[in-house]
Amino acid sequence: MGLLGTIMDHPEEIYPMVKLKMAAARISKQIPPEEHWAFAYTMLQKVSRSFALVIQQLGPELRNAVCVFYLVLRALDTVEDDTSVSTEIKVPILESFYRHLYDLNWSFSCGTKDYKILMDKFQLVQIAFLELNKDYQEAIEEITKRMGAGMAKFIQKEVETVVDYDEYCHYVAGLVGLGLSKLFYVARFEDLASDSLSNSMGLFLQKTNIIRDYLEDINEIPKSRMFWPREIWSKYAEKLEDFKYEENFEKSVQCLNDMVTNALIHVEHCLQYMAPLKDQAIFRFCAIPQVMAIGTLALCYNNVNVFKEVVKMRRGLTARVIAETNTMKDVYGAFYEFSALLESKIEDKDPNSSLTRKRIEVIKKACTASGSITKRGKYLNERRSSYNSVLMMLVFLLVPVLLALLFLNKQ
Ligand code: IN0
Repeated sequence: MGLLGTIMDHPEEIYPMVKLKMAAARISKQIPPEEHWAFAYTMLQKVSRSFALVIQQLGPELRNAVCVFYLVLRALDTVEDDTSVSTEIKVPILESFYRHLYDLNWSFSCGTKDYKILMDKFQLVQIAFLELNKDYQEAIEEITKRMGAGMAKFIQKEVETVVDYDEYCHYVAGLVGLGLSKLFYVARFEDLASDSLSNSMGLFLQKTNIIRDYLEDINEIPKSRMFWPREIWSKYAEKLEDFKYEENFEKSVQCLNDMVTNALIHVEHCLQYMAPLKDQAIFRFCAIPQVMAIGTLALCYNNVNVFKEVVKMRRGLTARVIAETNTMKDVYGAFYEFSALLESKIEDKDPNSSLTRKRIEVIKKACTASGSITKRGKYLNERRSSYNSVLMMLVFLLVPVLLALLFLNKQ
């Protein structure tokens, strides 16, 4: 949707979008002077955009550790993802990657675009890594070791069962949760969270990505890489590719809804992980991706477009989530609301409708039991015409002022 479309349909998203743009512009000017840190933060901004902004809001020591952790994981991911590298070459690299973190003479060129630059200049990430406090280094090394071994295992093995699916997601995302919990603890900001809750935080994000990215992954060149477990998809099709053809769309959507229902299992753990967080910046760093994930699942549920195009939350809604996720009350409110949206899309004829309803009920209960939801209907208000026209008037008055501010900020 273009700017004018947003102004007309979602005027409430204008201010958060301008605020986000201004914050991004401010942060892109705050690149550190040392070459390796400059590279690390520039790379972070290139590969993760809005998420980079949330990382930058962490305190300086933890921010450096998370930035390096993020780039090391991205590099490992680049090796795993590069379908043009043969298995025989890839497996030993994944398994020994953690050792290369200390070896400034090591390099391996792969990936494309920004990821190729990350790999070609990985030495700069290593220099940054070696500057971190030993406790951070050990946490990053341990997770890199376990993740590399897990990725190597799944290069040679398909995701067949739901148990495999959870195991694969544990390696590529659950372990990120374990690593982050350790970094928060080492930084003395948080108590050490349990492995099980930390794992669920990663699984919920990763399963949402896997669901949303069906089309991108199936169309991957030279070879598609799929993570939807056979145990689920084989109930609806002979081959996983069949879902992208129009004549199969009814079954495709049933399978999609099954996958979404599976992902919802993790929500309770995620809420339990976030509730005791004490540090405001860490809280936002954890909560924003989680709210984005439940929003994305609500958007994808029962949505045939997942098989035709990339389904993503509007930029404006993303900007609102970033601006308005500050407390646990906001998180409960958002989870309640996006769950209710998903619930409104359940059709009785869907084979998993009763299980999906049950899981949504559990989530809504967990949110209301907190006793702190007051402002429901924040994200998904039906259009209220009088409210909107007042807002529109304000927007038309404010937009030139905000644009001028943005322009001045760029100078
Ligand atoms: C992440 C996670 C992440 C953040 C906070 C707490 C976490 C706890 C457990 C596991 C992961 C946690 O968040 C990012 C979010 C992100 O990168 N968003 C993208 C949007 C997108 O669509 O990809 C953005 O550009 O803003 C995430 O997805 N992953 C990630 C990777 C490293 C770290 Cl340190 C933290 C990737 C993944 C695979 C889900 C773990």
